[in-house]
Amino acid sequence: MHQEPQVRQGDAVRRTRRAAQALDSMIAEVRAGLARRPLPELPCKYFYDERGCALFEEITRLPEYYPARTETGILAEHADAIVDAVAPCEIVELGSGTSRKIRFFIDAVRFRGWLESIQLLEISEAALRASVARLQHDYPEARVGGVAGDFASDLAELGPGGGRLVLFLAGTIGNLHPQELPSFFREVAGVLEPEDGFLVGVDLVKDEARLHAAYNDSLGVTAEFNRNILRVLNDRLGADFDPWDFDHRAFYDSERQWIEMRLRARRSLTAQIPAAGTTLSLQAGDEIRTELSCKYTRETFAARLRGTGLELERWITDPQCLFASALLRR
Ligand code: AVI
Repeated sequence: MHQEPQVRQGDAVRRTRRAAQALDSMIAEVRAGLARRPLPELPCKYFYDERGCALFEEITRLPEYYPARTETGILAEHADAIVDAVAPCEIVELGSGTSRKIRFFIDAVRFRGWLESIQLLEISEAALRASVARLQHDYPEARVGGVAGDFASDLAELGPGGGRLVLFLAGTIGNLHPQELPSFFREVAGVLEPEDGFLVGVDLVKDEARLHAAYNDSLGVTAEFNRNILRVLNDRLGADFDPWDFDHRAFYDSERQWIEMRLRARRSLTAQIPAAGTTLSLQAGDEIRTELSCKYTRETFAARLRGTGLELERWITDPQCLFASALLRR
């Protein structure tokens, strides 16, 4: 079953109802997150305004940040075999960012003469529009559509599928709390037909020193990325954070097998967040949690799939077992 085109004439990027209400959702999430005790938190999706996207791009080029180049190596070698296994005519990417790695798959599908459509789902509308325009230019024979939305809540916007290979790359699955995975996997299963494939990039448990370095780079790009979330709050909610009042902190919790990023107040301060009708008072040393980046083994990842309607079909790693590409089926 092949889906109807979702591209609107004159505008290939559709905004989800949720994206249209993005400010309301953001206000509610920020208010709830900052009210949490003992550790206030902010949803990591708010890193990604234009500056945040650019900083993340810079992170992917850092020598310490192994996930990006490792996944690229795996996909360069195995995209053809994955495409042969799934035989898709539509490639979908969730959290598509700059949409570079998707090209391994588009090229393989095009080479086989199967390419019909490409759909991107991305929270940053600027990044989405740029990617849709580039892909439409480079693959004129394909229908290229974009959904400006959140992969955690807007999957239904993709519509019914069939002949679909859905990509969720970069280890972004790790930015969901492990408890959120079962419902996320169930949602994904809901947009897949039995012959479709879901390819997930999974960052693996490894020695702590390498993990620590990846999130504490020597140039301080990750620190700037972390502080950017406060600039986003300033821009969108009229908050008055001075990002330089905060130190970047990232550490590996070996029991929970996740990297935790935080911002630590350098001094006592009170920040106003007018659009959210709230203030945040911190003492020197108090922290805000800004991101989890969970690391998995094949076993811990497979355990999260149980009962979700998705099954692990292939688990491909690089030779050093730093990162895995997991092919899942409904
Ligand atoms: C997007 N995501 C997979 C990155 C990660 O590694 O969790 C975000 C990031 N945070 C700090 N550096 C990169």
